[in-house]
Amino acid sequence: MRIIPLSIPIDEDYAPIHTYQVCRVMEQNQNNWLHTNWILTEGAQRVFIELKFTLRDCNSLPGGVGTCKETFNMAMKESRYIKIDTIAADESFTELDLGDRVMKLNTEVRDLGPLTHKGFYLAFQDLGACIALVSVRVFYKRCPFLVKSLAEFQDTIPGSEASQLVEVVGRCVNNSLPLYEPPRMHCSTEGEWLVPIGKCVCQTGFEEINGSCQVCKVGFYRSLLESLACSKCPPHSMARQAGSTACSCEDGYYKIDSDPPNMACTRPPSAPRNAISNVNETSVFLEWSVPMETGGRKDVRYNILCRRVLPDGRGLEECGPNVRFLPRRVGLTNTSVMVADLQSHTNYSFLLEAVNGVSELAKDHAKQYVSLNVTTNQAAPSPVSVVRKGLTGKSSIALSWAEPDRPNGIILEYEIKYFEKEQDSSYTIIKSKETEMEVEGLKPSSVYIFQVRARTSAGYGAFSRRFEFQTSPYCEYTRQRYCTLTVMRSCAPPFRRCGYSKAKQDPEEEKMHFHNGHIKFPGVRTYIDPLTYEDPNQAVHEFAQEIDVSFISIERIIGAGEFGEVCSGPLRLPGKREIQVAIKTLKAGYTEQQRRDFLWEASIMGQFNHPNIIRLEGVVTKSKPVMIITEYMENGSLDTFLKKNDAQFTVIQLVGMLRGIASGMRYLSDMGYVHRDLAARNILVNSNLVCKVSDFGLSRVLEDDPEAAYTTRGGKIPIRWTAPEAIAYRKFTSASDVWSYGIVMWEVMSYGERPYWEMSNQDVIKAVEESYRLPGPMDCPEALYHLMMDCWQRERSNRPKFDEIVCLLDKLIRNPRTHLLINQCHI
Ligand code: ACK
Repeated sequence: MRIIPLSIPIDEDYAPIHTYQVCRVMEQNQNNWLHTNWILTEGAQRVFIELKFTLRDCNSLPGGVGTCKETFNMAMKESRYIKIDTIAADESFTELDLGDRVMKLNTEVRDLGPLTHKGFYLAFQDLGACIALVSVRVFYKRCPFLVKSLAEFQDTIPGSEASQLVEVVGRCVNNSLPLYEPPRMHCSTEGEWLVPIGKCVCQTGFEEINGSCQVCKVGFYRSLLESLACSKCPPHSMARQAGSTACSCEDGYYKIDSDPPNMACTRPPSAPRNAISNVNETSVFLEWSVPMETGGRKDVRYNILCRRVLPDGRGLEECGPNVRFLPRRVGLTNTSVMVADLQSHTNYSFLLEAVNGVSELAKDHAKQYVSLNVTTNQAAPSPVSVVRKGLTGKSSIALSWAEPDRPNGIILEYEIKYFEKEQDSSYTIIKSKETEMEVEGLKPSSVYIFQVRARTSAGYGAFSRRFEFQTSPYCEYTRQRYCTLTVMRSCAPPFRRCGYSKAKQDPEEEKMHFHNGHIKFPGVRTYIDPLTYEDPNQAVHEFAQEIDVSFISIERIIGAGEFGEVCSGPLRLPGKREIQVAIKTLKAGYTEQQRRDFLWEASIMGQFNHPNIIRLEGVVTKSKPVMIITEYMENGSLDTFLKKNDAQFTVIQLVGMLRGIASGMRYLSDMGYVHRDLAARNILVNSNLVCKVSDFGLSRVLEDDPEAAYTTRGGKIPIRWTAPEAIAYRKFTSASDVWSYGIVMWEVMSYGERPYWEMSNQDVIKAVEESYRLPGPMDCPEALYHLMMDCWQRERSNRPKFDEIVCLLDKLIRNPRTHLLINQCHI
C-alpha cells in the first residue's frame, strides 16, 4: 500500500506525531491496505486492539463529496483474512481543523478471540476515506500473582470467551494448610481475581502474623485450626518449646480428654466435710458438705463404702447386696444418701469419698475419706412377701400369708388392706393376730386387691405387694351389677360412696374405713378452723412443717399473689428427692395482721391431704421473707391454661379435669370445709392435667366477719361464681360451693370464657334472681349441661352433692354415651 502523509499532525504538546495516512477521496474504486507484522499471542486466547486515528469529514471537502468514505475496515488473519469490524469515527475533522492543526483523535477498542494460533496479522482496508492512523496497540489481560488468605495464586491468563472465569486452586503458604477445602479463585477475562472460595490457616503450633505463619512462643500454644492466635497456657500447665500444640500439666495436676484445651489442669478433690448421720430404725441418712478443695473441677461425685462391724472386734465386713442406697452408692451428685435395709442393733462404719473427673488418673494421690460410725436401732418388720388365696365364696375370700423374712422382733398383729380393683381411693383395713383370715362382705364376681403388713413394737412394716383375687359369681348377678348404689344404701349406711361395699367382719377384728386417704370411721375427720387457736402461730406450726430456707432455691417469679410475689424453684429436703415447688412470699414491710392473714392459708391447706387439693410442703417463718411452700403445678391456673389451649382437648379430658375438681371438693366438704371462692382461676393444673383446688385465703375472712368482708373486700366477692343465698344472706355451705362448681364446669366446657361475659355484677344478680341461667357452652354434651343446671338449682337442697357429682362424672368417663341421671348416683 502507498502511504501518503497528508500533513504532520501534532499532539497537545505540539510534538509531531507519526501516522499512516491515506486520502484518495476524489478517486474512484479505492482499495488500500495497511498490514502489520506477525503478532505473537504469547498463549493469550483473547486479545484487545486499541486504535487511535483521525478521519476527515466528507462534507467539509472542497468540490463535493465525490466517492469520499467515512469508515475503514479492520481485519485479522490466522490462516486467512477475516473482517473484524468496520470502524467509524466518533469525531471527524474539517478544513478548519486542519488549519488550526488541532487533532480530533478517535480511540476504538475491539477484542478478538478465541485465538487458536501462536500469532496473527492485523490489516486495515481503506475504500476511499481520508484517514490518519496514529497508533495500533495490541494487548491481552492477565490475573497477576496474588497471595490471599494465606494461599498463593499464580499469574493466570484468562479464558477465550468474553464472560469466562478460569478457576485457579491456590497453594497454602509455608506452615499453613487448607481449612475444610482447598482455596480457589476465579480469573475473569478482564484480568481480575473474583469469587474466592475456601482458605488456608496456619497449622497448629503456628499463628498468622502479617500474611505468614509464625511459630507459637514458649509458654504459648495453639491446638485448634479454628482459633486465631496462640494462647497462653492455662493455669497449672506449661509449653516448654516453641511451636506447641498443647500444654502439659504440672506434676500433680491432670487433664481428661473431654476437658477443653483452655481449661486449667486439675487435681482430685479433698475429703467431704462435716459428715453427719441420722439413724431411723434400720436406715441411716448420711449428709456431708462439699470438700474444701474441689481440685478446680465442677464434676465432684461421692462414693460410699459401707462396712458392718463384726461382733467381738472380729473386724469389718463389707455390707452385702441387700443394703439399699438411695439414690445410689457411687457417683452421687448430691451431698446426702439414704442407706436402708441395714440390720437392726448393728454397728456400721461408712467411708465417704469425694472424686472428680481426674481421680482415676491420679493413681498416686492418696484417697481422702471421711468416716462415720453408726449404730442402727430397733426396726420395723420387713414386708410380707407371699399372700395366698384359700377357699373362695361369692362374697368371701380366705387368705393366708407367710411371716416377713425379717420380723425384727415379735409380731403383734397383721393389717390386711383391701379394695375393689381400680377403686383404690376407698379401701378397708382389717386386723388379725394370725397369718390367715377370711375376708367377708365382698361383691360376687369382683376382683379385689389385698395387701398385708406386720406390726411389732417398732411399728408397722411396709405393705406387701398387691395380690389380686376374685370372688365367685352370684346368681342374682344382673341385679347386683345394675346399680351398686342400691345395694350400698341397704348395707353400708355411713358410707356415701358410689360402688362401695362393706365387708362383714369377725367381731375380734378391729375395722377402719378409709375414704380418699383419711379415716372415716369411727368418726369423720374434720377441718379445724385456725381461729380456734389462741395463738395463730401455734396453728401454723400445728399444721405446717417449718422449712429451713437453705433447702429452697428461688429460681423464677411466676406471678403476683395477694401478699407478694409467687416464685418457683427446687426444694431439697434432707433424705427426700428434690421436687419443684411454688413459693408464695410475703412482701417486706408487712404488718403483724398481714403476716397472720398470709400464714392463715397455710394453716388451712396443711390440714388437707388429697390428690386434688394443692399440697402444702411447709412454711418459712424463722427467716425473711416469710414463705408458703406448695407443690408446683406446671400448667398454672386453670382459666389461663384453658384460654391458652382453646379447643385442644377431648370432652373426656375436660370431664377428667372436672372429675378431679369434684373429687377435691368432695374431700373438702367431707372435712366440713366450705371453700367460698371456687372458680377456675383458683384451680391449678399440673403437667399431667391433674386439677387441684387452691386458694384458701378468702373463706376465713368471710366466715369471721361478714360485714368486714363486704366493706373492705366487697369488690372481691366473686358474684358470678356465688350462689344466690350466699350473696343475699351469706349462707355459705357446701351447697353454695356446688353452685360455684357448676360455674367452673361452664368455664371448663367453654375453655375459660368469662361467666355472664361482660354483664355487670348487679345485672348478674338480677338475672339469676329472675331465673336466668348460663346457656350450654358450644359442643357441651347434654348430660354435662344438665349437671350444671342442677348445680344452679335455686333451692340448695335440690343441688347434687359432690359425691354424686364425682359418681356421675365417673360414669360418664367410663361410658361417654351414658345419659346421666342423677338418681343413679343418689344415696
Ligand atoms: O396463672 P398462673 O400461672 O398460676 O399465675 C398465677 C400466679 O402464680 C399467682 O397466683 C401461679 N401459681 C400459684 N400457685 C402455683 C403453684 N402451686 N404452681 C404453679 N403456679 C402457681 C398462678
